Amino acid sequence: MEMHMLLWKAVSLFTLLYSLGLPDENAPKPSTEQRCDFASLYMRCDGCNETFHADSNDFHSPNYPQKYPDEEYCSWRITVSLSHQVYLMFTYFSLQFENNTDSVYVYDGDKETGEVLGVFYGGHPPPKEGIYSSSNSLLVIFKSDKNSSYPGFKASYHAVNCSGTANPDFTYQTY
Ligand SMILES: [Ca+2]
Repeated sequence: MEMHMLLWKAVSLFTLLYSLGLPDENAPKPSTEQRCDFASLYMRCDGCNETFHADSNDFHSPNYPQKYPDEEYCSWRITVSLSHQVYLMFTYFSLQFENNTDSVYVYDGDKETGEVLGVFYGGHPPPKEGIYSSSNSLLVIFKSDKNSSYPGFKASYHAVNCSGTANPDFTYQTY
């Protein structure tokens, strides 16, 4: 009996020590913001800089529908099938009202050296009819300044054939 107790205690101790050395799967995961703080020392924030190759996809500002972080920089580089255009639609848009604070930049092509198709902020939201690229790529940049943040934006894109037919499935929310 005593031997059993001793063995049980040894096993318990071993189990305890072993479990201490292992990552706890139930431990709270760091929030996006915490990951961003850490990551921003070396790289851009998780999930904030993406490259899309699919012919349609959705993306949104970091933390959406919660407020985006201050001093954020994000990019979404979209490339669809050759001989198609990118049709970009903002289905929700709520940024700081003033110019030169928080903005979304849309470039024709996949580089910041491309033609600017629009610079959008709270007081100047994107066109409700959507935005078309001239070729098969589009670049979207989001930048926020040091203070005042908002829920941000949600956007979808689709590859369209050069006839420029919009996808009628978009539902547009009130800004
Ligand atoms: Ca701001």
